[in-house]
Amino acid sequence: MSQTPIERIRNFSIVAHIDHGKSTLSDRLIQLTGGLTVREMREQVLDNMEIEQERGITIKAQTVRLTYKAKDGLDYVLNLMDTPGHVDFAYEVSRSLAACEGSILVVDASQGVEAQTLANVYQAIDNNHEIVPVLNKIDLPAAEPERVREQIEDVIGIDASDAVLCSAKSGIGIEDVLEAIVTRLPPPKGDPDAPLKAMLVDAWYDPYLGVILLVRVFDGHLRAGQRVTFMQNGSTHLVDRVGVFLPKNTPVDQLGPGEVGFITAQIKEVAHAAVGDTITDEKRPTAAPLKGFKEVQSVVFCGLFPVDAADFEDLRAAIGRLRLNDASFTYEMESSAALGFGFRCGFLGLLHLEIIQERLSREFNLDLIATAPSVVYKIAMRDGSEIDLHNPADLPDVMQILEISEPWIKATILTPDEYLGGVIKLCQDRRGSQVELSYVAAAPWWSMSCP
Ligand SMILES: Nc1nc2c(ncn2[C@@H]2O[C@H](COP(=O)(O)OP(=O)(O)OP(=O)(O)O)[C@@H](O)[C@H]2O)c(=O)[nH]1
Ligand SMILES: [Mg+2]
Repeated sequence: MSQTPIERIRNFSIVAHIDHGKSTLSDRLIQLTGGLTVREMREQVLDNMEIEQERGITIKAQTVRLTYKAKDGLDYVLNLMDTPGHVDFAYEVSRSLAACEGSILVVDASQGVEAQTLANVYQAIDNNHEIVPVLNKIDLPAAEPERVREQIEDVIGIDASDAVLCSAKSGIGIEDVLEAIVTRLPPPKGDPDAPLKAMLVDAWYDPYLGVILLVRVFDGHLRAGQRVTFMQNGSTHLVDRVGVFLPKNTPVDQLGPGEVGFITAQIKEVAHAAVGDTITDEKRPTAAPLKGFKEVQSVVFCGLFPVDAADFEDLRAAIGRLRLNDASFTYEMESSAALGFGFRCGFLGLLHLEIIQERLSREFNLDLIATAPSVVYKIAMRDGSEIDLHNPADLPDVMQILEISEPWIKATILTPDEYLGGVIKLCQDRRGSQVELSYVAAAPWWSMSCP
């Protein structure tokens, strides 16, 4: 496969609220550019995990390379990243955004702007992305593209006058989406002669190939046979395979500036593959590493213990491999008098907890006991020290405690007019306190914050 000139590469994420049709749009883009045959195609083909298909949600971001002959007669290489919409998997979105120059913002034309539309688009703006709004599901009788277009302008504040109208389900307007990607999103920048600088975006364990790393090259080239250094932990590895997903994994000679693909490098220690790390050439390293990703903060915690204490080592190996694939969950060893040895795990939310638990039992065949989900309390002691309390059993003697504090969130709630009363009541019932109430001009939306 010959190298595409950098000005004909486009790297973009597809972001949206849950169920607005990101994965279905990805299907159509793959189909129209001929990535898969009719026989290989199925609905939401990028959702390749069993749980994703059963639940109809995306959990992992997925990357594919498409080749598109645009109306200007030139061939373009498009690296598409389909992201999850549910807030519990927001870390997947943030990493994908860091590897791209542009975003396709999908908005369901029958639903309009929703919570994750806003959260994701703000993240894309923070990453200096060019954003192309796409109004999806225009085949539905309830679709109101004009109202939603106005809403995008009023609520998000980006120009939606040339938003692309499409239906990912019935295939209307897909070519317009592809043309918008080529003409409105910027190509990547990068220096082919500079030392290698690549970002480790994602990693997972493959039973045949070992640890697979998804990388985005910024400068220089990545080739099989090259010795590379992972700058964060200083380990060096020999690259033995370089390839791209079409969406089937396909070997290529090299990955150049602006390209997204995968490598394998005989990585034995899962801890060596930390997402966000910068990969460089061992002999000719780049001067400074890339910025990396923000650390995630777990908000819900629970203990996971094997039903049979003899399975503890299996659980340890399984958690290590799963953590490689999902850097947003944290774990540390814990022992309990009743349940024996296990792990205390931190998650981004209750759905995240449920999915990790299910993946451990399905993918690694483990029977687990999970303790009730809880949050971390901070305890200020009379002697001036402060303790993070993870487990009620560890509560110190109350006589020594000065103060116990629980975590609070500051939330902004956007709601249509008619639900305002109900939403305020729900917040008050859950001890929320209102900070501010404002009306977003022209659209019937209210915004309210509560700590
Ligand atoms: N009528 C209609 N339905 C659509 C269209 N696009 C997607 N859908 C349906 O909307 C549902 C959600 O589609 P997905 O593509 O899984 O949505 P998603 O944005 O990837 O969802 P998450 O990844 O879980 O955030 C599916 O039932 C699709 O068939 C469309 O253009 N028209
Ligand atoms: Mg999806």
